[in-house]
Amino acid sequence: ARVKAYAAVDLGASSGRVMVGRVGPDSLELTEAHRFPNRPVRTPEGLRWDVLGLYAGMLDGLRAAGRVDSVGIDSWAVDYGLLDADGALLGNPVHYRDSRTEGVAEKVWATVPAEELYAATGLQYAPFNTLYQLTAASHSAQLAHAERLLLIPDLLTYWLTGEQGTELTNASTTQLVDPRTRDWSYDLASRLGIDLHLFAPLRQPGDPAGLLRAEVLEETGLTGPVPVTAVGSHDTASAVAAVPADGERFAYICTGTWSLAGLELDAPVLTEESRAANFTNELGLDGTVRYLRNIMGLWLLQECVRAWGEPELGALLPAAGQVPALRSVVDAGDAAFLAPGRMPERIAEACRASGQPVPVSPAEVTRCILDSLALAHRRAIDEAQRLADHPVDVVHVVGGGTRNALLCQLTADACGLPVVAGPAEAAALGNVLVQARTHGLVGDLGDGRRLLTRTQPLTRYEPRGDAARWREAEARLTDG
Ligand code: ADP
Ligand code: LRH
Repeated sequence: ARVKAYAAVDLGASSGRVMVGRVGPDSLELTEAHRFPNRPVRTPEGLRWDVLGLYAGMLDGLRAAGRVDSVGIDSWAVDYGLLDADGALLGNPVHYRDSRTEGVAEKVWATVPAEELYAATGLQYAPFNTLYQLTAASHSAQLAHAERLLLIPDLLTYWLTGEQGTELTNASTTQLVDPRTRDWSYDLASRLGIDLHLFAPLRQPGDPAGLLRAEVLEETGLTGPVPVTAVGSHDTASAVAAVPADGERFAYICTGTWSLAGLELDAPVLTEESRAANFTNELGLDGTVRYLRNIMGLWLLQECVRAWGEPELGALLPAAGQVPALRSVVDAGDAAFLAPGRMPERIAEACRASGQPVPVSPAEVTRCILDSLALAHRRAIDEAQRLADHPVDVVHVVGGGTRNALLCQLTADACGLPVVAGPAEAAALGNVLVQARTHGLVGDLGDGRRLLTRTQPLTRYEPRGDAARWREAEARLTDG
């Protein structure tokens, strides 16, 4: 049987890449065609995405990819572009770290209390949920002139094919979808004055999303027809689809700019306890639910590295490995770390405020960040198991953070469970698997995962004892 090639466009908050997955009956090989930085841009209006730069990077990547049988796009969640009646983009998409949503949630909760919002949508509170972004924009000229809202992967798909849709996994991050019906929450939208006609019709992962337009073929040198296939267009949906797990008793952590730590479930957990613990229920492939918590993730390190003038991780991480463990930890789940800027100082301030030694050198700050992330991973996985009544035996770590062996080992230690690390490009692989499945090359979620286990390099980390030290560190953040 012929090997087919699928282009996976995966746009993370720190870099975009076009990967090519070559899939045969029992083979899956992923190569990188092109990688480009994704940097937020601060304009006089606020923090924005360079969406034209991303589109150009994607076209460069498709040109480098060469002949492919289909294309799929996934990206970070919640953000969107607005189109006017001519289909033209209105302004630059707003970055989810922009400050426009400060104080907005309280206004929404005055109409629909937070408890009700959670019961209806299962979504964690995060200031950047699309619902709050739309509320923040409610008096803007752009929204007044908008006829259509397309989430980032759907916008780029539209530019490639001319066809509009709203892919479900990413739609579930808007906080306008009911996780039980997996359809819009019509009642909620109407109570909050949000016009659901702004959204294009829902698409399921695997649905066709059009063909590359003639101009795109010309620019990329590809020969048509090349179909675009809707994938789990939320990068985390694609990454979880590519967790090389066997059975159900596993937790996962998608580590990149964010750490997304939790469980795959077959139904949402909408209890008040779950809301208070700020767990989210996002929609995954094949009727699954991603029950997880957002942790600030390697963003903390990215921002420090930026402040320090971009030292190499290859030198910084070994130095951090030499720093004594667990001297100081911060709450890596704290939204106080969401905005860019002054990260080493903000971490130092948090340590000082909780009466711990203040990390000074880059190695010390890095160690503090990695210990804090491991601790937050532990808390999220412990609490998820309890709240969902779903015990696990293993933690799968996927995403760019799998390249950080210290973080993987600390996570195993903190969780007291074996960690299986890899693949690093899980989102791209999940993206490829959905395309391959649509074209009949792989079966269900379990088949895809078995294929990954057979074909992708994975590293196992066994937990090293001393659970008491992690409990003590956790107590520093929770008492007081
Ligand atoms: P995103 O998709 O959110 O942009 P990635 O999954 O690409 O993020 O992960 C990026 C992170 O992976 C970086 O911030 C960095 O901390 C980590 N990383 C990438 N390469 C390496 C490496 N060679 N060694 C250690 N860590 C790495
Ligand atoms: C990770 C991610 C995450 C969202 C955040 C906005 O890239 O998609 O799942 O919460 O970005």
